[in-house]
Amino acid sequence: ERPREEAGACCPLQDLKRLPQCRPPLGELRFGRAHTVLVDVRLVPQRFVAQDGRDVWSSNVVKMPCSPSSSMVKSGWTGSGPVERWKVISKHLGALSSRSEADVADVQKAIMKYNPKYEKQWLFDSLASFVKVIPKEDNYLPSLFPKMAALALKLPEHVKKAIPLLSAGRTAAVTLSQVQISCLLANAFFCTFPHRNACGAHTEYWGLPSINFTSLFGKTSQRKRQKLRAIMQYFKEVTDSPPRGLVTFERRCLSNAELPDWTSSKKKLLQLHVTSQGSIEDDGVGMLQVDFAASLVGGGVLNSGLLQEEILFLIHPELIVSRLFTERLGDNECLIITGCQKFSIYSGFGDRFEWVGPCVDSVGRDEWFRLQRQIVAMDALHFKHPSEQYDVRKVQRELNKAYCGFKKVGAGEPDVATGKWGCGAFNGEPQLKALIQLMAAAEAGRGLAFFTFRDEKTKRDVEQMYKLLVREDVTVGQLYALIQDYCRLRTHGGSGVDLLQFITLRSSRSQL
Ligand code: AR6
Repeated sequence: ERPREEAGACCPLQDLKRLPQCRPPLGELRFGRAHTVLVDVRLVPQRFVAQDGRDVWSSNVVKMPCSPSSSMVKSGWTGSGPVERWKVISKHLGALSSRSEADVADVQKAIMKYNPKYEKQWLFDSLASFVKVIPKEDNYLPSLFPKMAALALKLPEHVKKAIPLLSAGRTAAVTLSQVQISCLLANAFFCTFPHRNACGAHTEYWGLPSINFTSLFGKTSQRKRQKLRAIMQYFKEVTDSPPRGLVTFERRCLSNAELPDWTSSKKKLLQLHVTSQGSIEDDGVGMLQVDFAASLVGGGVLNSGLLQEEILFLIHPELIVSRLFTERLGDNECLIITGCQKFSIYSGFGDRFEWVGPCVDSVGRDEWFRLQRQIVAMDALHFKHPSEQYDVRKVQRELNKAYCGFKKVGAGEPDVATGKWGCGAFNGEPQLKALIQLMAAAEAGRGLAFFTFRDEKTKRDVEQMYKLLVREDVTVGQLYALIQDYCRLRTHGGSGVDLLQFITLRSSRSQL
């Protein structure tokens, strides 16, 4: 903690804690009731092979395409009863994998053989138009599709144990190897996951995000072409040189008893670095990086969405596998992903997003052979109208959510890299969201790096607000009361005063 004499000044980025300089003690990698490890831990790191297990066909695990219980009725089939779906998949992906080159029509034909129900619905326009824009001389796709089909077919060898769902209301983790992830994602690309195509309420997995890649292949757009470049880059890399490491996905669910009492908190604000330069993922390496998430993690990554979360998932495609098993996040929940690899560099945002090129990830690994990259997916509230956020219950919800994301499990954990969480698509107001995150970080005992993403005004506002609050030595509890007052003002028509002005005024009257 910085001395209070120089209180008020934001700190340089170097003052914040990062991996690998700080080292949270990990202990032995072990599976337990709340931690499923899908590799044989005795052989790691010499070999990353599948932990033995048996197939389970039930709604609280991922139903695997290679399960003997997965069946289908073939179109035009005159034999009696359904057939084992993996046999059909193996036949058609097997044929694809045995060729030296394949085109989009071949991929489409194979996919439709084991998804005949969607013959009239699924389009492959964006995949086809993407292939066309790749310059002929470096068109690696025709030879990549067969390799990806071969990778997908290794599923029974790569994943033997049932993958539990990270279900609502329960803290639990899954650790898999990067090769297992690549194999699962190759299956998602070839749309093999059963019971995951129907969506909407009352479908079996309605509380889970989509995983089969169909919607990414559909109606074409510039966005989807750029997305596919990033995704295919990933498949190119992992089929050429399979990565050797593990990734952990942990759903954290806090009970009411574990949530802070915001009204009575005596905690003081901790270090803050605020900048309009750089980004969370580049300049926050080694810190706990915030994913401005949707409650269904990954948001629109497999569709048209292309904001902070989707971009994060595209440049670190291993994150996409979280959609296979992570149920919708509740108010007191978040998902922490440790170890995913960065495969691409990008520029732009939204419609201006462009895949720039491959990336060599130079981040080191921890004792569990995971890359030292930690991302926390936390979903802010989506305000249809910005005025909705000035409601104490909603502020409290956001405080709890951020606290859930930032909470430390032990000593030696890095500080947080975040920014305008919930302030783009979700219509939050940056001053309020910055204050909420500062309070949550204080309560969790972490410093904060705040990247305003070229927004100079927010940078100045946050800096000024922080200076004032630290000089006044306010506690989180006092800040909570202050926000309550501000919400009251906003709901009674005082919409002309922003939070910083309100704080400045109160401070000038010694009312903080
Ligand atoms: N680093 C720092 N700041 C960034 C970065 C970055 N890499 N990228 C964007 N920003 P938004 P939300 C800034 O709208 O409001 C997704 O679809 C930028 O100024 O992505 O929480 C999810 O799946 C941007 O305006 O977050 C959710 O459905 C601001 O951060 C939904 O959007 C907010 O980014 C979440 O929306």
